[in-house]
Amino acid sequence: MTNQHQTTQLKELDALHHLHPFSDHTSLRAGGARVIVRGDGPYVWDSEGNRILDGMAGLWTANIGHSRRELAEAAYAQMLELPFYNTFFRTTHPPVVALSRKLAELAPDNLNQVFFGSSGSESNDTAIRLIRHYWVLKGEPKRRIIISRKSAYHGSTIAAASMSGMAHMHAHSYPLYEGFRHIMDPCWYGEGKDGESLADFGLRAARALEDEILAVGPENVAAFAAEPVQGAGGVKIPPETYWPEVQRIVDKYGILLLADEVITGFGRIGTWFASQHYGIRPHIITFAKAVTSGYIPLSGVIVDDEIVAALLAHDDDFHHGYTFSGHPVACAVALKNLEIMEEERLVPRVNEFTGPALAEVLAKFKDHPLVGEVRSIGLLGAIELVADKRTRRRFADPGRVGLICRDHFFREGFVMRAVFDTMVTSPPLIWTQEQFDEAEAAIGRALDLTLSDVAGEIAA
Ligand code: PXG
Repeated sequence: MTNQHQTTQLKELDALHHLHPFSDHTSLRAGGARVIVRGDGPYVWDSEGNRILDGMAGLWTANIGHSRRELAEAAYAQMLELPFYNTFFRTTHPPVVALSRKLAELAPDNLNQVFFGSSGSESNDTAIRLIRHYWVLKGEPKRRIIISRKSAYHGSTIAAASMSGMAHMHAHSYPLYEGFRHIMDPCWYGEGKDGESLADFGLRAARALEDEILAVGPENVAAFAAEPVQGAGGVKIPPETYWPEVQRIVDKYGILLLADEVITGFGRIGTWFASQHYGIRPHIITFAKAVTSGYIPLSGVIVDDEIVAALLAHDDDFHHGYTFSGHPVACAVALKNLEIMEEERLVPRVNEFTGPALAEVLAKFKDHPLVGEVRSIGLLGAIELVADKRTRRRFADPGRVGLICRDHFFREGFVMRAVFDTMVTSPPLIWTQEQFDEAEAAIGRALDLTLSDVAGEIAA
């Protein structure tokens, strides 16, 4: 804990020297950043001593909660044994071997080899190169187009940002990296027509993939890339009809399927990977974040046997790699994290307790005057804030009301993130009834306070 003087100084120095990601720097300078000094289990503390329930698990990361000693000890022991060695020149080391084997065991059956990086963006860049390289090796170099979706978030490097759908991100990196197309999101609340059933909407959203494949020419399409549940785009949960239809289309045109499981991997929706929940057969899974519960950077790409076979059929290098591919300390921490998740049955517990508990909390607010819809799957949840519940009409100036609500959440000692006017949550997998009760109380108060701020804008 720091005193008031130190807090002020930290905020000043932060404003002077630290350029924050994804931030409006003018308002950040004016208001100063909140200084987070400590974490423990489901809570973090700020420098003024406020305890905050972390409804975002850090940033969709801390599945086992904050500050577990076992992970610190795993890092410490590995640093004393072998803090770093590369995996480039026919060298390997025990932690990377053990983690690769573990991930192959947890992933769908056909995915058995892992390429490592340090961030989700890197893993998607790796996947993009691998996909295009694969088609060259198969003698179909024209297959370069990767289709993804409008609210996709795949990262901030240039290739991953180009594969992402968010127009505001594209604006910062014109010209975009070539070869990406974006189709509609499978989120009924945003895109469904009045009277259209969820099932019909799911099929329509999936068939947008087929339309796009036909529009650009199937012979030019390399892959479809998608988060099984869209996270940063606003926890957009596809209807049950969506993924089977996408799988049918992927199979029909023989394109690759890239499942970006950077958020959904490692238990978030009740299976190790969300691909297993939806019964889809990706050729590539990208992962990051919760593989170490965010304690240390680590990411990777788990690769289908067929792609590996194509690499093996050509005795040439895949010219791609990062200094920290398979970093021994990160791998040791990941192994301990996965061991804890298994020992504490955190993944089945999402189906047995935490997932239903989150759904129950959110359902309490579906009749609130500000709330258009609540939805969740496993431990991913969302609350849509709207001006008119009946027509799904949103507030003017998207994002404004979301920020008001987010600030009320913070003052109530609870973190939820605002994606424009959609409030999203991604709690750690360790929550007990006590944390769900706290979240419920905080959400109730924050929604009421937000409502009183915008009451004049709500449809009667
Ligand atoms: N794929 C997905 C699905 C992600 O959610 C990335 C890739 C990129 O990972 P890295 O490690 O390069 O950041 C992400 C990251 C937010 C937010 O505000 C979400 C992410 C990152 C930063 C902020 O919701 N997701």
